[in-house]
Amino acid sequence: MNVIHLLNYNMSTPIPYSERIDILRKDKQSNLILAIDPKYGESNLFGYVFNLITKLGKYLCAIKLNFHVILPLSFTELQRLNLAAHRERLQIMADIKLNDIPNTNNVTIQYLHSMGFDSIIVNPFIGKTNLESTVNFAHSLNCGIIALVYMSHSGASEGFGVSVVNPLLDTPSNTQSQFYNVFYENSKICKVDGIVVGGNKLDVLKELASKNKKNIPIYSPGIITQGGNIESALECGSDYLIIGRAIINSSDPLMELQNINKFINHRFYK
Ligand code: BMP
Repeated sequence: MNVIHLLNYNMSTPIPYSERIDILRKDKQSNLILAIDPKYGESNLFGYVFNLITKLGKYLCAIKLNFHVILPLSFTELQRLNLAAHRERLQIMADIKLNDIPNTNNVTIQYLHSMGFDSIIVNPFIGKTNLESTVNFAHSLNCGIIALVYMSHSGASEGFGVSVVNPLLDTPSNTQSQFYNVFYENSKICKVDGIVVGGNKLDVLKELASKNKKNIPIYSPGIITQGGNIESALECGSDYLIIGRAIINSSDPLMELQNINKFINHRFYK
């Protein structure tokens, strides 16, 4: 793979999202995804995000933009930010936890894709059939889909951990399974490009990683500010770490990011 090609990455590239981010991870020696979540009412929001992309981009494989940025900025501003991120050889995730009927999902994906986003986080609660058609549609645009399998917040067990009888599993009808197991199985069948599992939910992370055997990349938020530990998350099976406030709100975001990156490379990849 010609990495230089990715320097001039544009949306017409035929390389699938999961390969693009993997190439960048290896080439830039970083499995870190920066969650750019500015505070409400940030003045000069565009400049704030642009500065983080250009100053920190070298040490990241991707950025993740959330409602903090997608709601207040215009279509054109988001396009310009995504272009700047591509110039820094970054993939851009749209974190909107998409959760709607197929027609609405597809129109949403078309808009995000035309703004330059590379992947979109989807809530697999929409069901297997809808997840599959959403993935297929996104893939037809060369966009990736990341499925939310177990969240990082303290109440995650009240939703993702609830036991259900899965009508799609080929098991006796009284066999219970938690939502997160159903979501994982459906994600695998539907060929999503990654799953989100909280990096601070180590038991679930370990359980899913051992089933998964490096089949689907695992993206883990919940690190540092939400109590998760980098070392434990990587040991338990996270492939990509999503970190926001611990970096962007630190007194020196660049140094914080470099230190985290150095620690990971020294501890896990040298
Ligand atoms: P922070 O490192 O500042 O806690 O940010 C984590 C980011 O990941 C936030 O943008 C949040 O919305 C997102 N996120 C999360 O924290 N837990 C999840 O389970 C899924 C997420 O997308």
